[in-house]
Amino acid sequence: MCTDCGCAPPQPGHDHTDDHASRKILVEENLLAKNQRLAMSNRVRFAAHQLLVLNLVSSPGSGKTSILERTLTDLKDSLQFSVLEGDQQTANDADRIAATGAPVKQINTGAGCHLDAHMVGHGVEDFDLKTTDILMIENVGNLVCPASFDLGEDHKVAVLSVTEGEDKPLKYPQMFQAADLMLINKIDLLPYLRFDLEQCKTFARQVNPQIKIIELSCHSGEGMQEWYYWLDHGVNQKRGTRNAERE
Ligand SMILES: Nc1nc2c(ncn2[C@@H]2O[C@H](COP(=O)(O)OP(=O)(O)O)[C@@H](O)[C@H]2O)c(=O)[nH]1
Ligand SMILES: [Mg+2]
Repeated sequence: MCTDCGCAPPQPGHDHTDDHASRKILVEENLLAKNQRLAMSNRVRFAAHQLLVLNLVSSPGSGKTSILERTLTDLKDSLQFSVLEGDQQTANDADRIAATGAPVKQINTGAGCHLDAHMVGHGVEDFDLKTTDILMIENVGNLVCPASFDLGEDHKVAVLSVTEGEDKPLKYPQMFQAADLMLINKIDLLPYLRFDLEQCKTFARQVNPQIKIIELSCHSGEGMQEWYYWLDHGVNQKRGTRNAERE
């Protein structure tokens, strides 16, 4: 359990007899319930604009911003993106995204280890959601706490780079259970590492049998087309909803 922010739900078998522990669990439950209400209101707002909303989660340094930079550049003629960037400090990532020409807003969480639905609700106020196809939310680098916080997204996308070790889905199962898609990034480095790709995929499917997996390298470009097809499919599904509503 994350004792700093109290963001993980209580575990089964937790000792409820202790007063302090019970109070703490109550605060955590209230925190998550409040977040869930705000996430639902974000979701209603996003649905009104038929937005595809993705929440990118990973350890720091797995390549979230690099994947976004390449994606936004490659797809800028076909899709309109808006990007929320979450980090504890600095606007470094927002500056990198701004260089692609996409609308971007940086959210600094200070001591906070994750984005929450309230931050996202305010963060999107500056964007023109009517003209946006995909809202990308890059969460704070952390494989634990962002798993517990719904932001109103359609999908959590977990990015795992091959330098992190193939056992991470087993060590941080909540994150890989919460994700619909896992991007295995930096596969250009595979020849130089001891990383068992098949084992990594087996571990991910062990904790989440439904998870879709795409192997890619945003440096070499390998695998990026499959990611773009997945994005296109998601956007088309949203447009289908929009067309069906108009008929
Ligand atoms: N070799 C290689 N390096 C990558 C790749 N993607 C990202 N990186 C590097 O990984 C580091 C962290 O990337 P960044 O996008 O800032 O990660 P983030 O913290 O998840 O946003 C940077 O030095 C990137 O150049 C990749 O596909 N291959
Ligand atoms: Mg980043």
